[in-house]
Amino acid sequence: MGKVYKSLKKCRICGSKDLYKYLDLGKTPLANHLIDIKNADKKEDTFPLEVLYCKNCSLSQLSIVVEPEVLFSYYPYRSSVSKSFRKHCAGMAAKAAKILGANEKNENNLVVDIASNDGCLLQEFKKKNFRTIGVEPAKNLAKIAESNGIETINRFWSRKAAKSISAKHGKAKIIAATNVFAHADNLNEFMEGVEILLDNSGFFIVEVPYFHDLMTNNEFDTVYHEHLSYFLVRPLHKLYSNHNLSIVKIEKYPIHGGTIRVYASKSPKANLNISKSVEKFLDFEEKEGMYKLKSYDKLGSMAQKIKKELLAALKKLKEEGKKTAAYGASAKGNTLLNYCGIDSKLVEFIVDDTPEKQNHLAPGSRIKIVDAGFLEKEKPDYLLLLAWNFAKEIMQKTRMHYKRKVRYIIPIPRVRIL
Ligand code: DWN
Repeated sequence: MGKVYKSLKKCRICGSKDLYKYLDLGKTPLANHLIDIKNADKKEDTFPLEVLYCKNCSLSQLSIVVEPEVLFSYYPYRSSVSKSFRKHCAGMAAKAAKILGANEKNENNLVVDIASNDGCLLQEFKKKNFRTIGVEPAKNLAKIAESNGIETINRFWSRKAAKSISAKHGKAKIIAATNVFAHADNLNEFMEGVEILLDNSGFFIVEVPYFHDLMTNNEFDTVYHEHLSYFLVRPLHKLYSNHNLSIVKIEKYPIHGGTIRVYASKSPKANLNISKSVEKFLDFEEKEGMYKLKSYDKLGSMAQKIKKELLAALKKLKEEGKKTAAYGASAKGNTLLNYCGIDSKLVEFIVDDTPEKQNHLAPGSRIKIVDAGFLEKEKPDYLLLLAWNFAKEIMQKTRMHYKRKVRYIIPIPRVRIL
C-alpha cells in the first residue's frame, strides 16, 4: 500500500499547533483490515498509533490521518450483530421521537443516519413510521441495509451529499451520527453538511465514546486508526459554537465502554447561552482533571500494566496446559492483541458471529477468526473477551451454546478472570 496517510499538523477543532503526545501504542496494522486466509503470507502495512492532546481545547486526536477510502470503502463490522446495540438503537429512536414531540404519524418526518452501517438504527425509526435515508460509504454494508429495506446512499458524508439529499428528499427532522464523528477528519465540513440538511425545528444527535470514561477505565484498546478524535464536551462545545448548532442536552450511556449522546438544534452563532447540560459536563471535566496535562501520562502506564498482567495470565494458563481462545474479533481487540504481542501461541482462535469476519486472520496477530461452532469442536477452557464491552451478552450466549464450563478473561479496565 503506498503512502495512504498524512500527519496531523494542527488540532482539527481549534487549529492550535500546541499538541502533546501522551500515548504511543507503536506501529500497528489497520484494525479492521482482516486478512483473507488465502493471503496468509501477505505482510500487512503498519502505521504509527499515537495520541496527541491539544493544550488549547483538550481534544485528543491521532497523530496521523489514514485515507477514509482505505478504511471505510469496505467494512467488516456490522452494528446489528450485537443484541445490546440493537436495543440501544431502539432506545435512541424512542428518545429522538420524544424530543421531536412527534406523534405516531411520522411519515412526513425524515431521519438521516450518517454512517448508517447495516441500517441497524434506521430500522428502529422505520418502525415508528419515519421516512429514513442512510448514508454509508462501505459498499458491502449499503447493500445489506438496502436488502433490509433501508434506502441507503453509498457515499461519504459531505456538504455535497447534504445538498443532494435535501434537494431530493427535503430537510431532515433528525440527523443521527453514532460512532462516526470520531472517524471524520474534516469536522467543519461534517457540520456544514448538517447545517444544510437539518430542518430548522430538527435535531442533530451525535453519539461518541466519552474520553473521560476511556481515561478512567483504561480503555486504551479503543485507540485505532479509525478513531481520529477522542471527545470531551469542552472541544465538542467549541466545535458546535463555530457552527449554527447549539447543544441542548447531553446524556451518558454505558454502551461501547462509555458514550455521550449530544442533542443539538439550529441556532444563530450569536446564541451564546450554554445549556445546563453543557455546563454540568464542563464542571465535571474540570474537576476530573481532564484539562490538566499531568492527567494524561497515566493512560500509557496503565496500558503497560495491563499488557504485563495479561501476558503473565495467558502464559501461566499455557504452562498449566489450559486452552485459551477469544470471543469478539473487535477492532479494539486487535489493538490489544498487537500492543501486547499476543498471537495464536497464547490465544488459539477468535470466535465472532459476523459472517464477514469469519475465516479471516486478525491483522498483526494473525489469529484465526472462526464461528461459534469452534467452541464445541476445540473445547477451550478460557475465553479472552476482546469485546469486553459486550461481556454480559457474550457470556450469556456462550453459556447457552457451549455446554462445557468455561472461564472468562476480561482485560479492561483491569485484567481479571471470572
Ligand atoms: O466505532 C466503532 C465501534 C462502535 O464499533 C467502529 N470503529 C468499529 C467497532 O469497534 P469494535 O469492533 O471494537 O466494536 P465492538 O462492537 O466491540 O465489536 C464487537 C465484536 O464482537 C464484533 O466483531 C461483533 C462481535 N460479537 C459477536 O461475535 N457476538 C459481538 C457480540 C455482542 C456477539 O454476541
